[in-house]
Amino acid sequence: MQGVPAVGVGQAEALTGTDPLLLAAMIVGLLLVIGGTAWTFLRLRRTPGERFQKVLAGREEVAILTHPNPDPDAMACAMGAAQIAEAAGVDPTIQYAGQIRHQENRAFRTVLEFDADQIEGKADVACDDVVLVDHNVPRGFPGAEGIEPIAVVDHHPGNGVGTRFTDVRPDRGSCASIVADYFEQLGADRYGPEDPAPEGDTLALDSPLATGLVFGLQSDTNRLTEGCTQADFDACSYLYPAIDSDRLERIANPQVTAETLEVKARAIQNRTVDGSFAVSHVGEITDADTIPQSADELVRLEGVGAVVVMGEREGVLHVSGRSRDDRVHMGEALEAAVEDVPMASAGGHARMGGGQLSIDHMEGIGPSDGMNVPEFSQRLFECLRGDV
Ligand SMILES: [Mn+2]
Repeated sequence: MQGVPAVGVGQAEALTGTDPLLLAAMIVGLLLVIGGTAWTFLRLRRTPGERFQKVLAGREEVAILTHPNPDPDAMACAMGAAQIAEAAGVDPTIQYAGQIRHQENRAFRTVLEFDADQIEGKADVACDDVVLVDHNVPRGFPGAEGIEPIAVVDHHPGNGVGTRFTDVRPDRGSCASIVADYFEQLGADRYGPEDPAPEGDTLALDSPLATGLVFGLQSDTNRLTEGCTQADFDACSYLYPAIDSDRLERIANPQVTAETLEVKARAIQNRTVDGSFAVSHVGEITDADTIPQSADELVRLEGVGAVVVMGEREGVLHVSGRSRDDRVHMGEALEAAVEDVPMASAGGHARMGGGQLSIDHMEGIGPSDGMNVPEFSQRLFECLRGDV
């Protein structure tokens, strides 16, 4: 009972400020708060490029992952991130799942000497420190969901984050413009095709990299006609002194395989048109990448507002759709078309979508009644018209 008032008296003394120890503690506390605020302020004042490089610095190696079946934007960003890592004394490995099949992607790889390893699963990822470029959630290989990237640089919508660094800007037309910003923020020197970067310049924006970033940017924005921002144009202007226009032309106009042109021809010949919609089955294919390219071609046909092209490879029906008609949300239409087919997946954006169906499952293995290809075509037309 007697101890209680004694403590109470001590507290009263402290609160009136007569205890020098407590006063000292308060001053230290205040200094810590001021210091912390200043540190946070300085940290926030660092540019994203500086923060990105700082997160990489001090690590031994880093695995830079593109999304599966990397496109030019993803490949260019991986090259840029690797260069920034190297400048920070880190050993980078660029990796991807899936394939590099599209002729522009293959030309990019050859002409710009894009050096990357293909991976089959999580065990193949070069190290624990993973950076994602041009996507924000690891995907496209077994075990992807178990990866926690340290850094994410992307322009797609999504909730993916890096544990140490996240720079996702869905307003940008390309991820390449974000990476170009980093080089500018880090004060990189630019070197044109006739003027190779000297050995000692670790953070150089050399000609293959600048050319790749410009092509990635052009390719993601339909040659700067769709979804561009001022920042994308600014990035082109920044990159311009270092680009190699001969190499840019070689990537942009690669030779096309005979199969690609033949499949496009079949897509046009085999089309069934109903109103302003077209559906076309091209039969057997060996390169699944010819299907989206055929859809791109067919949707240019006068009077056609939305198209779906499909073809078979190894028991799988590959489906690709394009829409210029605001009444048709292609991703949702394809999703609806396959909803009764077991093991099928389809989806996408308003203007483009795609999907894959196992032909055995479509024709009746499993719980559904099944349908053949002509019935599936009818189903596609119903979904395009919105009769579902
Ligand atoms: Mn992109």
